[in-house]
Amino acid sequence: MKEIPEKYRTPAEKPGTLLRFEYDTPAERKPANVYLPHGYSPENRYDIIYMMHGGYDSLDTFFGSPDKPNDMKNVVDHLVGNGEIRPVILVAPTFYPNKGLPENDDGWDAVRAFPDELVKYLMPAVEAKYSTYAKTADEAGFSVSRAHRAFGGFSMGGLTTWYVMEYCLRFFEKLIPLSGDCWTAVKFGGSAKPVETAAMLSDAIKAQGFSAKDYTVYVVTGSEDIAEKNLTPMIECMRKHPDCFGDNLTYLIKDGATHYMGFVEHYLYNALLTLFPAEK
Ligand code: FER
Repeated sequence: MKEIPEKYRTPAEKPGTLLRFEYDTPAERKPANVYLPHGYSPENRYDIIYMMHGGYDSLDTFFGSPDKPNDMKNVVDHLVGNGEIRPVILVAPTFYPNKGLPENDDGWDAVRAFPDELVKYLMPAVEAKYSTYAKTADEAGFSVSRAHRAFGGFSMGGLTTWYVMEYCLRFFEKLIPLSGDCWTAVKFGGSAKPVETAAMLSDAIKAQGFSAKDYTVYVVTGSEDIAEKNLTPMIECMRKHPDCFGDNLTYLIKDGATHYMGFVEHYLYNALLTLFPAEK
């Protein structure tokens, strides 16, 4: 993996815009942060990447808030500005309801429910408003344009990403689970039930009509990250399903990195360079 150039953390000459977006679910009106690249024009079409935060974090964690964008937002500005990656639209939503969750709730249920909210309410709203490759902001439009859409996240957002893979691969060609394992078999299933977890993922992919050639999975964690011991056995078992996980699966472990957003910036920087290189 490449290190982020220090300069990329500082404001760019041609910055993109981070704005607060709102969409309606049957329960409530919810916020999401949306990043539009510098020079965004509705005349063009853009790849779109949804990035979900981890437990106890918020929609402001990945790229900052519109009032206070963070280093990662600057990094994306530089990547786009230097022509290293395609101009992309980024969406940072939240799986939390507006009033939050009770203190003893680990968020698992909210995470599991999110793909439904994503597909039924967030994507139709955001992709109707901003110009993506979806010519219509509905299931037909999202399917045809899946090559231009990614979902990723950190920790509980990584967990969200595995659910997106199981429930709505037809809309997403690229998945970026960072420091989070899959809990479809059981909580911390990557270490507790890796064989079963890998089989359930493969079955879900095949049931949706897909195989390894149809999607890319870019998984990263750190050697000192609490998720590493869950991810490594799970990925090893996933490799035993080459019809679903072959060259399309990348698994990287950053030496010395812990379960911390500072490292996640580094993972996302590399994921963007790998998955969204500028078209030559
Ligand atoms: C994991 C390790 C830790 C994981 C989630 C966590 C989804 C969550 C930690 C927290 O919220 O504090 O493998 O996978």
